Amino acid sequence: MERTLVLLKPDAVQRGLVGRIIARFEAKGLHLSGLELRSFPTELIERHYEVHRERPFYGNLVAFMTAGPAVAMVLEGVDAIAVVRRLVGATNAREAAPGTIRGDFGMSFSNNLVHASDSPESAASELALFFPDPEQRAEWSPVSEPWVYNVAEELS
Ligand code: FUP
Repeated sequence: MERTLVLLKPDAVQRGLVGRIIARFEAKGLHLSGLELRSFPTELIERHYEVHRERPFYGNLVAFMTAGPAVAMVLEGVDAIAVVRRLVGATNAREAAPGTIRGDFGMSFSNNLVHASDSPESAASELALFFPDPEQRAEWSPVSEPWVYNVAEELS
């Protein structure tokens, strides 16, 4: 099992899309092991997007991400990082493929609803940033797991 960090950005919260977006991840077969809605501090968002600090859109990005509450979640599954990135779609929601979350719900490059970790390294650092306390998470295996996956091929 792999873990990935997903943020539902303030536009997703304000537009009432939180439930529908989470439902897509759950329907795919990923399971939640952490879930939190809060107004994230500017310093945390700045650290999260540290890699973009010198980019011209950085100020706008931090302002957008701190303009209202957002949802942070941990999703788990086999190859969860890559699977979630494919479900989320291309950064520019206008160009994101239909069927992806951004492609189905978004019209903006900046207000693109979702963040998802893009590599094992970024997942590890982002999970540590948003879920530093083990008590923020629940370790569990869905009873459906042996049906979502093939036990002999994928769960052994
Ligand atoms: P993604 O991995 O798809 O979330 O996108 P990036 O990490 O490349 O960018 C992070 C966020 O910065 C994007 F979600 C939107 C914003 N952004 C812009 O507003 N303009 C740009 O040119 C690039 C990114």
